[in-house]
Amino acid sequence: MPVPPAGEGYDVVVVANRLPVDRDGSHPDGSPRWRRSPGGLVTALEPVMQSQDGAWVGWSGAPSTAEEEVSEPFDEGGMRLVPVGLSGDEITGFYEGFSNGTLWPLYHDVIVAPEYHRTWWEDYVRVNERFAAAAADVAAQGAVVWVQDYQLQLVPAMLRAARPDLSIGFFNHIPFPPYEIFAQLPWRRQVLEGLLGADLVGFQRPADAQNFLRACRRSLKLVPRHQGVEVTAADGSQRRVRASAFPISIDTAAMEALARSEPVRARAAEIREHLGNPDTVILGVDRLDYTKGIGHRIKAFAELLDDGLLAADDTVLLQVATPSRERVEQYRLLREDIELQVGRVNGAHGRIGHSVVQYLHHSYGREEMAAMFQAADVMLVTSLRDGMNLVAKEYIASRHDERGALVLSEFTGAADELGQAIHVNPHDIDGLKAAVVQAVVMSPREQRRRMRSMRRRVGEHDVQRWAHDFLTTLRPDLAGQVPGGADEARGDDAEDEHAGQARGEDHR
Ligand code: GDG
Repeated sequence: MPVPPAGEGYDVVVVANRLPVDRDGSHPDGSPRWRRSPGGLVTALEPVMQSQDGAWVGWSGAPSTAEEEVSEPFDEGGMRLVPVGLSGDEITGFYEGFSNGTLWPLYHDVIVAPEYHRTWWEDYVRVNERFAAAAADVAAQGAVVWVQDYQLQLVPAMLRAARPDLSIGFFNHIPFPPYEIFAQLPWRRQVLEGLLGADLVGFQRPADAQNFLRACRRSLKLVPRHQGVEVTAADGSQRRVRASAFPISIDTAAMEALARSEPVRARAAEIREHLGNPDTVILGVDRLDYTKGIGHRIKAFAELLDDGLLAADDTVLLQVATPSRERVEQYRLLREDIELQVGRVNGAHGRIGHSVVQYLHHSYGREEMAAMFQAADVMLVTSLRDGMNLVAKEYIASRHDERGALVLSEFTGAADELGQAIHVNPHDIDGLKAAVVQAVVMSPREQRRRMRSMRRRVGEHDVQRWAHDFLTTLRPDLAGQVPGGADEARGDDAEDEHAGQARGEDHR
């Protein structure tokens, strides 16, 4: 792959499964129309890319057919967007298959059984090659390329082979499993070798980084030392790959500003009114995914109503379950289970004009989400396994009134940081019930005490700081060019904290 001439190409390139936009039909002249799309990764990286002159390589979300060419690169929101095409068969094999039917369950504690299909793996390799080639094409000489997430684990090594001049980072948004589970993967060596093409491999929690380094030792006989390993290239040259935790966060200031805005406050009051002004509004917001523990949550809620510990007339569980991966069988089955459960609880405890569970299988705008956060007395995050969980942080950021209580699964990355949440093991239904009751009866004074501490954490550790920490660890010469350093108006504790992170300590 030829290196572009000096002055050409982009200095910061993000490579992610999805572009931060969706195809939304065409303009009258036939050119494609794009709409911004919500989602964890987009929410996290948009502010960073907007402040950089960057390029973003990703899939548009729609199948490309032989007749319809893949769209040309275009500029949007201050960055260059470079679409990568996937055929219908590749969506089935690479995306729904290997990414979401093999890796997703394998990396989330095998909550459902992963499927291993050689044809899916072949699609995964082919599509990773396409992403790597697209990134190699747009990256300037010596550029920083930041590859995102489990769908693209082979890209770092492919990119390094094509463009050894690049600085390559990889960030895994989901957990990295213990070796005993990872070892099931028939292609475990290839995946590790793919990741080791990066200079820096980032994870949500120190435990994920340790799992990765342990897998390198067990599977590739590499010896981890000081949060990294030395790898030897075919030509005998040595290179160091670092692995450490960079817990992702949210655009805290933007979330708080939205929550403070008059229309959002008014809407929050309106939501409570529409719910019948109950004493207690309990909220859940998740993609409809089996990792999120939605069923565990509804079971605990239903039992609390059965036991008379929550009053059906005065309590509402508002559950937003955003549609997700609807063509994957496990997700169809999950939806049926959850909807059956909701129907049962409402059948047993509802009355005319009042449902105890308000279940919403829709996607909402950011304003509406902020209003729901403010309308909720209790936020329930009961994931069985979750890399971070941004919803928990969004709830905290939107509670400028210092009210509300957060029930948070100990199996989220967020639990490492939010020590003042009520921590739960969602498998322990009695424990979960006790936590919900504790949250419902919590005094305003206690809510304020806990909120203040959690709000400080989320205020100081926002997504800008996450990106800054990752990029400047990858390339120290970028300090000063990437916004979000802790020295910029947020106090000067970043150096110490990050040193702690690199040593594998957690941040409670
Ligand atoms: C993965 C990891 C990790 C959801 N519904 C709507 C909507 N959302 C937004 C939320 C939040 C984001 O999507 C979801 O992020 P989470 O972190 O909660 O979960 P995943 O989607 O599973 O994300 C996770 C994350 O990557 C980032 O690294 O934290 O562990 O699994 O921001 O608010 N946003 C809008 N309408 C919706 O209906 N506008």
